Amino acid sequence: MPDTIYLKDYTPYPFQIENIDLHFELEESRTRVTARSRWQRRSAGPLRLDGQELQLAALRLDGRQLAAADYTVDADTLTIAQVPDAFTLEIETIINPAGNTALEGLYVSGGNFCTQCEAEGFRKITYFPDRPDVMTVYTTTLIAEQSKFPVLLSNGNLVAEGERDDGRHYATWHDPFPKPCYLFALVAGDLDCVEDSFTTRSGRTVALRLYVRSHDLDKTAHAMASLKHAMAWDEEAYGREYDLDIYMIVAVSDFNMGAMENKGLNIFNSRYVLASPDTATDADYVAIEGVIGHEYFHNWSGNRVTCRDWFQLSLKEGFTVLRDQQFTAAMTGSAVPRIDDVRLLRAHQFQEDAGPLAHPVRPASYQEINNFYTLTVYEKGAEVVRMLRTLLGPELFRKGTDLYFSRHDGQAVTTDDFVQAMMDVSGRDLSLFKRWYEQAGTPRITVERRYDAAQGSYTLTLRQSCPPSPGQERKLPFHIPLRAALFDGKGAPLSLRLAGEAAPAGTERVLELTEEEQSYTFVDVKAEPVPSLLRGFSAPVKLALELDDGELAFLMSHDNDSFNRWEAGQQLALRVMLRLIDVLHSDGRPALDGNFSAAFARTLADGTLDPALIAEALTLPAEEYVAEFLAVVDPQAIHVARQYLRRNLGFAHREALLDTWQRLTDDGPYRIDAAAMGQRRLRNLCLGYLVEMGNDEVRSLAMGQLRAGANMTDVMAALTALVHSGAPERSEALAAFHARWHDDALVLDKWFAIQATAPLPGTLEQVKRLAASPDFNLKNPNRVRSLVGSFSARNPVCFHAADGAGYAFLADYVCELNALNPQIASRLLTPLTQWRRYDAARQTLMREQLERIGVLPALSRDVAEVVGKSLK
Ligand code: 0A1
Ligand code: ZN
Repeated sequence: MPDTIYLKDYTPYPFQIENIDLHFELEESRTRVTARSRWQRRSAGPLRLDGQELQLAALRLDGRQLAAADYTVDADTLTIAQVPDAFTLEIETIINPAGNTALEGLYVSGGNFCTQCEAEGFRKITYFPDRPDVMTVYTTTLIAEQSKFPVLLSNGNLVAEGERDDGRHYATWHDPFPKPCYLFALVAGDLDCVEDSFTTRSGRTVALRLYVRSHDLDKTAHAMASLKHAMAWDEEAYGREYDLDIYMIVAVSDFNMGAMENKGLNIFNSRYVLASPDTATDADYVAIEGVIGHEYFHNWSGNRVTCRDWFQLSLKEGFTVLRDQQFTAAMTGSAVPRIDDVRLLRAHQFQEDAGPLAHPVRPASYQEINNFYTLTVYEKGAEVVRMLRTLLGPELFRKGTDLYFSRHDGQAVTTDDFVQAMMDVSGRDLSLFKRWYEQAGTPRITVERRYDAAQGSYTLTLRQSCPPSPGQERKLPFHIPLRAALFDGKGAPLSLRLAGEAAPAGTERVLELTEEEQSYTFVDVKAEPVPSLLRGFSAPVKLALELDDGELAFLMSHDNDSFNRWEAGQQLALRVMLRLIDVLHSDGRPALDGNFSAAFARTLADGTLDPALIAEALTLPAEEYVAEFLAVVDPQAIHVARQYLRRNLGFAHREALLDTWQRLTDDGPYRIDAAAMGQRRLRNLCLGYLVEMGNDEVRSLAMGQLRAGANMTDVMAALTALVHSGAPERSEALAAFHARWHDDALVLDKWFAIQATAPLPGTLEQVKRLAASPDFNLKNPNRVRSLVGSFSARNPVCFHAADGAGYAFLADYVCELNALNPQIASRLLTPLTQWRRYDAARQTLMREQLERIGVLPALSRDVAEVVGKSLK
């Protein structure tokens, strides 16, 4: 078992580092790193540095080479027992970037050098206190062969460059902002650059550079435009300006995560940079804008103000996700992004929160920090900050963030410091609110409603509870903001006056639940209203509000909160699906629910609605979300119920779906604005329903759309519909797509993912064939995710095949990746951790695979933690 690290053990580092000078003599399999740093003691203790997989070539203290007796080195640390109160340290290490398949530290991707230091990759470059509260000023010199590596980049500003007489050249970069080592970055390679500029509101001009391989130059316009939008938005929304003279983004094709916010030199997974209408879908465009924004926003929420320790990860991530969500909402101007965020949270974060790896937004312990870049820390963390904003209101919240940024600029702080700033600007006591950071699990709220006709009063009684999670048997009540409105029979919102208040205060209120049970009585209520609660999904909870089908249908057409309007439809769909599952379980005959079908038709025909919202409304709840409502998850039944509904809705509304598909055909120039995307989304949703029915005529429409190849959104929609419905044309379609796109790695990833997510018999065999094909590459995380990850996390019916073959397949890959890339191995493993949710036979099969992985020789810390906690 790996060691556990506890938040309660935090102690400040006993030294301060004034600055560090790094020299890299870059060679693929033997790079020499010289680190010269100036130190000052702050408190007593030995000098202990982190370091892994390093060959120590020299160690000098104040210019004197240390003897072996002066220090000790083990696999993880270098300790010097005696050091003066102020000294200079010089360390030379040799590393092997070409052999680095874990993609942490310095590695080679596509022939170029790049780094990934968050969370603890810097220790694979040199010996250093690899913790975020040790901040210093970096000057970095890169030396490399000029012909192979013409571009040499690091953080900050370029201060020197030149040629040497041995065919090598050098560049020196200086970053004036003290930073933790996880924000260090370098890139050396053969890259082309597109350049633009941005003038900040105080009038400074910032050079913007995007580095890609030369053949990708035509796919950079959207990323550059997104960056400029993000810079302008952060000035406007949060008063944050950029601080260096240059902002660089480099796209690399081998990357463990989405992107990284290194100071002044972001490194991106190429999938979040490169886009052209031919190669990227609308969803890709939106994701690129969001990730570019996210990394840019980190410059303040993460870099200028950073984390004291990794337990505080959500301090930067939760807040920055909220910021990128707000940015995306502002760019699209619709409720669609909010709906998509909530879908993600409910389908996956709720699962995490209910499983063996559940942890609070601010965990109290970990074994491997890489395992904590989770949906809980990111997405639930964003919900927590969003709730603060809901409680304080936008103006006070902005005052709070201003105070936080000014008070802590240049510091490494905690989530408590963030909440304290909110308390200080508002005068509110948020001590109970902090439980959101401390307690894991998804709270559940039940609602009892009572209308008293004689009194004209309406009482809502809310009760909260939260299931136990690992290490937390009993939970204290959460401070929950519940946005609420009431509607009269005509669909008009009531003015809300609570008993004891002199006058009504608006048509929407934030009810603050802080106890296990609380009642709210509204007065002057003339007839029994329909409640709309948790509007905009104002808290990450499960709300059990038992509205009848008629009330849900009413809210679907009358609620003035777009999110809740959508939500009412989802509730109805969920209910219909759960009933179908019951029918299937009792061997009954399923039938299409007439009311639901009528509501579907009304929404499809509603000319007043934004097409994107219609598409959202007509998208049935995800299988993973439906699973949340079953005591024992039956992936087969869930899938059959959902398919039944899709197919029968298709039959029932064939004409309307076809009309809509035809009506929304867009022959004009391709645009990527929200309106055009919404149209494509609805149009392709219709196509999906139609193809599901499986007749020749609609299949030929899909083939036509595929062949026309107007843009990747339409192509992918047609191809997915054909492949996932098992259409006879699917092989031909896949072959044509492969022939056209096999040279484009990001597009080929899509081709892999479509096949891996086909909910059909034979998919696993096909996935295995694909894994054996020359296009598959275990060392490329995007490719592994697109095949193995898609199959096991996005194809529940095939992954959970009753014979356990899906589980064994995943485990085989986890075993191989454990040695190559532990981070990816451990992430892929997630679906197996959910074994307790399934029937006894599946539980046994899943556990067997976990146990098999658990006894691997040389089990990585990443995988060991996940397996150990899942089997506990
Ligand atoms: N801080 C980045 C995410 C990130 C985290 C870890 C990584 O490597 C282990 C890479 C990137 C972000 O939030 O965008
Ligand atoms: Zn982030």
